[in-house]
Amino acid sequence: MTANIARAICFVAMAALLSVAPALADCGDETGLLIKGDTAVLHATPPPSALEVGEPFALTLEICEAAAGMEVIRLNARMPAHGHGMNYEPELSRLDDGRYLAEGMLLHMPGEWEFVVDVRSSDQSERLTAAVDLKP
Ligand SMILES: [Cu+2]
Repeated sequence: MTANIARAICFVAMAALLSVAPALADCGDETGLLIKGDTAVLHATPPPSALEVGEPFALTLEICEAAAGMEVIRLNARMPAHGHGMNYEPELSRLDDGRYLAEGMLLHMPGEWEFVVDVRSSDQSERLTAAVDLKP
């Protein structure tokens, strides 16, 4: 019990320190999609408006702000209202410039999708989501 409380206090103290971490990339480009969470802010391109039903695409993710050591470990897409995801498993890789590339994405029907991004560092993790309205 005491160890848990100590761990919780330590976590809060660390979170306070990490929240002042400087921005990693300039995400002022308004053509993309901002994916915001408590521990990270990501910028995804191409923007949802450029996506088409049934057309394969690759999504590039850039970390704009993040707690120290945060990495993107998974990206996927789902339709919350329908309870399904994509029919394909995207492949995520890290580029030399620090950005991430998710290849093999395909949204197979129009409607309300959601990008789901899992980020993780050595001591915290978070699932970020962003709504994507795919026009017919
Ligand atoms: Cu659906």
